[in-house]
Amino acid sequence: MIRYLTAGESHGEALIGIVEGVPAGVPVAAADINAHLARRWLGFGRGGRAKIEQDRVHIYSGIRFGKTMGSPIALRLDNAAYQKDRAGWPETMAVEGTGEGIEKVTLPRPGHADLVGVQKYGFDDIRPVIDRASARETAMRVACCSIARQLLREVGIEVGSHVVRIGGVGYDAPEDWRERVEQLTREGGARALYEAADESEVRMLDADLSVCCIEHIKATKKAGDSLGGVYEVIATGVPPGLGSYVHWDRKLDGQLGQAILSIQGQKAVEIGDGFAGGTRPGSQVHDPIMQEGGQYRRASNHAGGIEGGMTNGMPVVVRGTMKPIPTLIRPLGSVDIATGEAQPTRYERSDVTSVPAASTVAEATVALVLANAVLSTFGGDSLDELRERFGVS
Ligand code: EPS
Repeated sequence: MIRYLTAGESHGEALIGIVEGVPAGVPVAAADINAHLARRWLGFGRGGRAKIEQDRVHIYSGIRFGKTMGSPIALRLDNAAYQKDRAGWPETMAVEGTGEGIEKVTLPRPGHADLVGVQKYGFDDIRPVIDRASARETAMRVACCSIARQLLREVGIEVGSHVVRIGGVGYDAPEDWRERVEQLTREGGARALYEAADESEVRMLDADLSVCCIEHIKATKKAGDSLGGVYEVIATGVPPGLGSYVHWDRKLDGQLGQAILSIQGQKAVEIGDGFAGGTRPGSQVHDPIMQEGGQYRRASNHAGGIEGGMTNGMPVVVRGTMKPIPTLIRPLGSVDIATGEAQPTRYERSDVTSVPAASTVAEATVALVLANAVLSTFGGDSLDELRERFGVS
């Protein structure tokens, strides 16, 4: 099984990742990881930090001549903000010293980890919470999970995503975008889906909706507010039988839910028709079974490719909902933890929305879950062994 661990603070020197459990022989190139890291920065609505960061991975171990060796892979991403901001981050985030003279952050933002983080760890300064709870950490997740994506690609599985809603603008129901997604994925798998979405500034497939969304983001920024939204992740080329109906903790839908909700700011997950399925009769929800060329398939995919906690051979469809960013230009009510006085929040540089970024992070986390499901079912210490067991030539 592949495990990964990330370390690092948003305004510290760097993010570090260790990925362990990848079979030997998987091709990994820094350029491929960097391409996914660049995709994470796509999206209208990001703040000033987007102009500073240039995420380029440094690979320290586990890869030789472009292929994994089966040993732990160590990765590093520098935080350009640490050097380039004028805010004095090396002093603020210093590993040594007493912190004397460094201004404390004492006004927690509603909706962020700020207040509960200081309560939990007994801090008198919110800075440690801000910096580790930050979605900056997702850059390293994307880097780590890109390796799982590479393994999946070697057995013909692709993972892609697109944004379906930002705040009040977007598609209403899966039926509204399903045909376009099916057309793209039929021809080029989920890779064609993410490439098409990447062409839009908000990662939406519909050009008119993209324009409306950009206007919506601009108006929201002017109003000093922030926006959340909904995105969909799709995996194609997935064989039937990944996951389990036997053990609760091996149910793939459960694992996908955990993966999505582990991403900063995510509040809901749907598989297939999701919430809408609860409002419709069974005849409109369950996908008729057919046989085609000796293979079972489903006439529709309301189940999102998962039945009984296992993949059924149809594309896996997962949607996530992200709440609006908690850092708003418009002040919200808060209490200063140093004085106990009621104080409106103060604005610091932030994004208006990062739903397009979240969609690419969700792709990465879904890829990791699927890679582990593949390894658990087929196994193998090397890619050749895995491919043989998987049945790819
Ligand atoms: C974030 C706040 C912003 C975002 C950051 C996540 O950073 P800053 O406070 O430096 O302006 O830009 O996202 C990233 C740095 C990133 O790489 O995605 C937060 O509070 O979560």
